[in-house]
Amino acid sequence: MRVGQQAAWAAVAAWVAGQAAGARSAVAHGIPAGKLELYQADANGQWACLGHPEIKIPFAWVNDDYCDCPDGSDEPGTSACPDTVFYCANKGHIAGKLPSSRVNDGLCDYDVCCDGSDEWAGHVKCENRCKEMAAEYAKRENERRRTVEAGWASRSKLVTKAAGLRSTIEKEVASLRATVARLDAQLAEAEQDAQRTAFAAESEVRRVSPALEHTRARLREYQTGTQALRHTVQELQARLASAEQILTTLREEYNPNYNDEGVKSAVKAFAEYLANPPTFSDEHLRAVEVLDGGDDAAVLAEEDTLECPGARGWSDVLPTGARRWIFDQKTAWTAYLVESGVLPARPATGGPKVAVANAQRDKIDRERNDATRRLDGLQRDLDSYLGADDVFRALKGECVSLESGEYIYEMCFLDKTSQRSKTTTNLGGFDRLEGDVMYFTHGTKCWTGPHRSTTVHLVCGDKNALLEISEPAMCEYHFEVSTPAMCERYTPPVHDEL
Ligand code: MAN
Repeated sequence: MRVGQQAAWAAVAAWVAGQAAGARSAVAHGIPAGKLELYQADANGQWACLGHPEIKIPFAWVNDDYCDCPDGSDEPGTSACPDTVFYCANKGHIAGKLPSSRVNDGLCDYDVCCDGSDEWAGHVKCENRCKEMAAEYAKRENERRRTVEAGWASRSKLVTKAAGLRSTIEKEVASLRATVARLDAQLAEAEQDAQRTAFAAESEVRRVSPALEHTRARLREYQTGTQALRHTVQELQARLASAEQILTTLREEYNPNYNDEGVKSAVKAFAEYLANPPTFSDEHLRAVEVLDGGDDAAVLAEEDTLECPGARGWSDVLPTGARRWIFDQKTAWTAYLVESGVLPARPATGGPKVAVANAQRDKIDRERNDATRRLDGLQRDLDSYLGADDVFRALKGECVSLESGEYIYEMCFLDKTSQRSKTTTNLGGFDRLEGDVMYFTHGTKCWTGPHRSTTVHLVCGDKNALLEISEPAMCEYHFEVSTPAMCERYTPPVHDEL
């Protein structure tokens, strides 16, 4: 006979002895099969607490509904010791662990103990339901298996699609890099060309300058001449006015009683002179004034900075005052337009060739900026986390929706969430994916609070579907979405070794 068997017989003997002594004992209750051998009496019918071997109690005290061991190991099948666990074997189904406080409490805890073993004291009769519960469980598990396997198969396709999309983007990135490099070179060349053209135009201006200077010198001579002429005219006008004054005085003050023929004929001639005034008019004076430039000779020099050198334009025919006014307006408007960013800070100068060269350079610059912007966007896209195996890339833009209350809610993967009734409210744009949660932020502002946002919990499913929506706090939405993208290869459930 083996030692183990001897001990078992000893336990039975002790139990019988215990029964005979009137002590309640139900050793087997609440002990997992793997631990049964720890519950055996020694040769003297004693048993040592599992966590405190120095403490020995009569074996009959095991499961006698009185807590003797500090670790509660003597009461695995009753609620006598706090914070201990009752094991139900649940034969034919999955074994369960129940907090010992629920043992013999008059309630059948079928959710854990389908065999009803938690109510062994007889306060209530809990029939064994393990058979039907095992069948139900197997059905559910089968269903889960089918879903997970179908989801896993779909996911594999998504992963292949995502890899294809990534590779397309990578190709575009490579091609854009080459484009940017080519445009960089072209831009450098165009910049040089623009500088060369501007330099050539400046040289041309310098070549034309002597002729221009000559013309200016002649103009200045004319101005000096006409200014002198104007002064002479003014002086003569003054002298004429003074002579007229003398004769007016003579005419008014001479004594007609003196028969002085000289005076009389002078007065008569003056009267005739007054009757036929000279045809000299203000218009002649204004013409002289325009010619000599008045006091504004500096205007000519100022205007030269705005006009193409040597090309005197229509403003030449205008009076100086008008030209000055136009010049002031032009200067003020140019400054305003430059300040508002409508005109470049330094207006293109140097003629059509320079303009063409600058335009070509600017065109290449714009193309380069466009290519760089797209390149940066694609690179950011490639760098962002889109799930294991990049799987959500394949779902980008695909949408699922669910009607709930007065709204239809929608989520488009990696894009946005929305709430539709008569109008559509933005519940957030895709922000990031973290584990099994997709965050959508910065939606339409809530009238009293923050911008709307949505947290989407992703679970494995054989199809993309919006399963549930809620708004736990105003303008904060929670969605539950199933998708094959979240499925893993099916593995049967693992149950704790009891
Ligand atoms: C709308 C909807 C609701 C939201 C309120 C906030 O009615 O977007 O979901 O709670 O606005 O005012």
